[in-house]
Amino acid sequence: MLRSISAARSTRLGGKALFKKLSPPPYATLKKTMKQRVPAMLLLLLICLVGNGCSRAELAENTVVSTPGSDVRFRVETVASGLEVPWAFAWLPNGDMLFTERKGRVRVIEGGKLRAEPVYTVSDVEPSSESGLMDITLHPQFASNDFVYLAYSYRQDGRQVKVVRYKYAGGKFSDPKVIVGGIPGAANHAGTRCRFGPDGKLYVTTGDATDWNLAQKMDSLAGKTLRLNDDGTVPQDNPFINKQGVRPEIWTYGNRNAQGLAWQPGTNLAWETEHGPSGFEGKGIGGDEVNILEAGKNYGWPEIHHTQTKAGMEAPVLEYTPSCAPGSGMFYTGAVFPSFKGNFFFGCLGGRRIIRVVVDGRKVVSQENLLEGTYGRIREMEQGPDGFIYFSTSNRDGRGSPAATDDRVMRLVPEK
Ligand SMILES: [Ca+2]
Repeated sequence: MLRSISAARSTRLGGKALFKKLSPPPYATLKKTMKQRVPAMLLLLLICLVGNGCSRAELAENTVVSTPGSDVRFRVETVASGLEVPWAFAWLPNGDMLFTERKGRVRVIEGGKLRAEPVYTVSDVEPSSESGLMDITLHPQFASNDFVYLAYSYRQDGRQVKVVRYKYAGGKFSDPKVIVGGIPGAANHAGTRCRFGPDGKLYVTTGDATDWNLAQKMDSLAGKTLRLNDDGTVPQDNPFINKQGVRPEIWTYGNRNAQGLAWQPGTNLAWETEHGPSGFEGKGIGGDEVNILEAGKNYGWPEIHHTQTKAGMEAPVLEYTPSCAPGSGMFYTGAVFPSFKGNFFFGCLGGRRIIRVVVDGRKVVSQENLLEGTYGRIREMEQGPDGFIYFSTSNRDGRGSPAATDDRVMRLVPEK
């Protein structure tokens, strides 16, 4: 039932499918005479317009947009532009926003204005394809302890991923401490969200590092959700504590590559978004997932995928074929968009849109697409302290068609 809803409404081509459709270009044709070139170029232009891969209908600043269900009207404002793959946001107590760029930079938007110089540059980051400097998150008691956490890929015996805790005070990062390291990494499927749950524990989503069997291997940190204390030690109430041959950090397993994690207000359930199979794994394409994560559960990868089921494994709450490529996940809790309250949102990279999911507890009530075909690849989405919804474009990540002002941090602002 849910699958049919999602399939029917997932009208955009997935990133992988779209990429295939647009390439290779008609290279041989372009080598012919000028007279012959013109129709070929017109054809290419037509493919671009239809496929929306080369150009898109960007909205003029301050255009008023209605949701497809017409219950909410908003404007899209540009907050910062000229960025390079902004991956994650974190707001400071004074309302300024820190954000990461994949290349290794932590930037700041102060009083609504982007500071030209980075706040901090990670020295040992290894940015490539889907990995690099990824998440940033503040400690729940940041106001008193100054702790900020960065998740990034680095090179040590191959590619790996770690979460490092710093102090951020007086505008400077200091005192780095590795909270968890040695997570298997790769250019693709490197995760990583690191977010504090309502229980004060740090949850880290890891990718399968393109070695899919690791997701079911309990002595590996790949393809899992980890649960840690704020200093990196292992909570004694973790589901696999003191189990022979099982890493005690593991909270869930069988996760392919999750990049969105948010707790539902009211229920405190952990909702997660996860990328589904690519062609090279021989398990079809599409199959992107929204899951509700719970301690000790197995989310199936690579044993089951798409809408497959198997005893002892969890099938997703929502599944998207063709792929939407979810890069984030958030619940709206603010006051300025009353109709969005309690809704789950995520940005789509290949799917080039925002998906709004109306939920009631564990139940999906409905969903709809926002800003489809306007800003290209959308990655991060978070609610700001002002109640506006912020998102980032990811058109300079090597898979997009950047506009002159990309990449950007943008926000949805309510319109009466
Ligand atoms: Ca799954």
